[in-house]
Amino acid sequence: MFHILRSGFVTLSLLLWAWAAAAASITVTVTDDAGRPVPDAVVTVTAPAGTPAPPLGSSRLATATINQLDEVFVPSVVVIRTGGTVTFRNSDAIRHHVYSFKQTRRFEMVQQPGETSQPMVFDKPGAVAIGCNIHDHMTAYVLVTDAPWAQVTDATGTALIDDLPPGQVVASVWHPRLRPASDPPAHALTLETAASALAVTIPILPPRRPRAREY
Ligand SMILES: [Cu+2]
Repeated sequence: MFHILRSGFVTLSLLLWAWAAAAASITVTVTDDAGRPVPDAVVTVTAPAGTPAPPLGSSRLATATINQLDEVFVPSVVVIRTGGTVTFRNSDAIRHHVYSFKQTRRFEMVQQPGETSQPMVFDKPGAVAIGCNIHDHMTAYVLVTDAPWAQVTDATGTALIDDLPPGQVVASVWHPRLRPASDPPAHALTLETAASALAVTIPILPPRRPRAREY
């Protein structure tokens, strides 16, 4: 009995070691046409069919939370895998009215101060724009992706994605303000077990300015 337990432990250790040794990572830096870093871009990574990928349940992309704080959705861009959930929280002392008109995930709900929603399932891939019926300036995006790996770029326009399989992958970049008719850039690359880096330039529109009041 002891022998069986022991050999089982050795096998598990070897498997863990093999997985750790085999994992690759990629750092993607996204800039705009003028060379400025682009935060809130979503980098997705896909691998050829048959490549092992984490199941949705144990994926980091299974859930996301969007908070409402000082009349701003925080964060304003999240990425989840198809079938994953988003929870909405209202940390303000005022009411919000969260909605989506997008066909693939239409909903609306009033959120009272301090309220947290049930996790909402997004079961179709695509970009879902979120707004607030009371505050027009509030916007957020849920990118629902079939890709097993993804990450949103930080304030420096950088996304680090790890636990990737070595070999051929395709990295794509999406942003809410991608210029219309411009395809999200996709880059095929071969990952080694060492860390890889990729620099991507995307054409984006300038941020929306609040409309001037008309008298
Ligand atoms: Cu609001």
